[in-house]
Amino acid sequence: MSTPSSAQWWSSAVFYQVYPRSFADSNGDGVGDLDGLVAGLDYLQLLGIDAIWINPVTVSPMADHGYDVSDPRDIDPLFGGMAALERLIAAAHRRGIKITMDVVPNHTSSAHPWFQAALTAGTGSAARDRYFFRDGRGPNGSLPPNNWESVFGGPAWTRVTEPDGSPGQWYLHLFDAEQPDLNWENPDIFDDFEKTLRFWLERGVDGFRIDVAHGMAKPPGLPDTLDHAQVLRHTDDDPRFNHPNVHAIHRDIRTVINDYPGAVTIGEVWVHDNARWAQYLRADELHLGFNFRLTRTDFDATEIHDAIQNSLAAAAIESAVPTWTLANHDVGREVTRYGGGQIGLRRARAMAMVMLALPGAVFLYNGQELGLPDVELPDEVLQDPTWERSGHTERGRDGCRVPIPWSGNAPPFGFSTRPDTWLPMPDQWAAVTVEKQLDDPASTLSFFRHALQLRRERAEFDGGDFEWLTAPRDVLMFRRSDGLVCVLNAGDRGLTLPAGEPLLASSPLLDGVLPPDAAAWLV
Ligand code: ISL
Repeated sequence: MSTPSSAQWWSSAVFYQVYPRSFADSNGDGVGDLDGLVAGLDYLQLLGIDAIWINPVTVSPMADHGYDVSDPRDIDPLFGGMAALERLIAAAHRRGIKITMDVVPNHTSSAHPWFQAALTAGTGSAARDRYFFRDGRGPNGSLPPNNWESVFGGPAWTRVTEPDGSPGQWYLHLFDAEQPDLNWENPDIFDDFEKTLRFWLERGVDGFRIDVAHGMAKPPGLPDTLDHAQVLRHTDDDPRFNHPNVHAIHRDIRTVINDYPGAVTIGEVWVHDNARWAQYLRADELHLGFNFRLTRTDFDATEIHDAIQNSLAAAAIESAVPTWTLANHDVGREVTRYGGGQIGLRRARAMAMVMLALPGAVFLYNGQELGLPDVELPDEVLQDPTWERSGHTERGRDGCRVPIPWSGNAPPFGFSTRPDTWLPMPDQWAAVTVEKQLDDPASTLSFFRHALQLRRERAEFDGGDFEWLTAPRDVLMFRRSDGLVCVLNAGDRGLTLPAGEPLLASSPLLDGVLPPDAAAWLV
């Protein structure tokens, strides 16, 4: 019998997501790296997080900033190479911070030796069987094998030129053309993935965030989709994702992970139906699954209530630990989603308190603790493949990936020594640097430090049980079994708080009245 999940370190952990290009640059090339992260560990300890999830840092041509992996068992020189990861693991562990890495099992880079071998080996070869190579439809096979679209826009198929120079087969890529999908029915794929998992676990990594964990199994025959999918979105009936055969893959992965007690897997599972989502959290599959409902929710009491209720219900189906996310490198920053400016910031702080009061694991996205918004970037600096693949109709995700402002009054704000950072940083961020916010007790950073400290130290946050309390319209109120009450005022009038000692409020209380767009914790 394994230990019940509630006893594991990750069951109430605060994970901090580091987008490595954007956290801190140690070598002055304008791109963040792992030694930059090592230098930022004291800051993260001060912030009060438990674990770090680093977006991919393995060897990659960076067509999708690391999600196109050409060697899954080495660190890209851009991020400092293997030695930098070893320094990071040691330095984080000395501070009691866990390190989790992104792994990308659904696809490789087109520069991966397997894909290069598949190109030269030709039709019907064993090398091509590791991917999805198919003949085209129509005259001379000039049309894609089916109507699937890439999540980034455009067809999910690209035609290759055969070794003899003739127009050849097509290969499947649900994302960029530089990210060919792997055929998980070929036993080489799991064998190699197992090697990758063990390689990092042996080096002291504490777990993995599994990219597109609902995407590895494809339906036999690769049937057409009925609807055209939206860029960066898909629905539960989309044949490209969530095929039932994916669960056998997760069971195999879990068998490996079980050899390393304490290691955690967190799946990126974009599945909306609760019953189908919960299947990924069965006792022999993933430990944790991202639940993205709050990233798709407006600042509206009914919508937030339903999102929380649904996420709790989904996790409860398999007695899994719930997870909470407001922002990440794909979905954008919540300050902007909630209306931007001061209103957006007030709402983001309020929602942080809601999220941190809920039972389960929490994921913060770097810069969230500074209250950063998305940045409107000019066309010429955009790098997300979505921009090109959508024919310049979708700007993509660069706006939430701008480097973090650390100090000083002008870009690059201590992020780098080089002014032309990989994405430009806005001048207005002079007001929200780490340095300025650390010194200001009213800053968003001070607010997050205080909230995380209370969450860590107060016993009222421990109880697993949760109940909704009756609340006026536009207000949410819930209680944890050990006595914490969280109140969110999503209306447009002040709210007299119920009886109890206020522990923290996201905006100042006026005579016990909680202003609009604010939350409070009471015990
Ligand atoms: O279809 C989606 C949501 O309904 C998409 O958001 C999709 O699931 C998502 O883009 C997958 O994201 C992950 O894999 C991508 C990478 O670009 C993202 O950054 C990563 O988070 C390809 O590896």
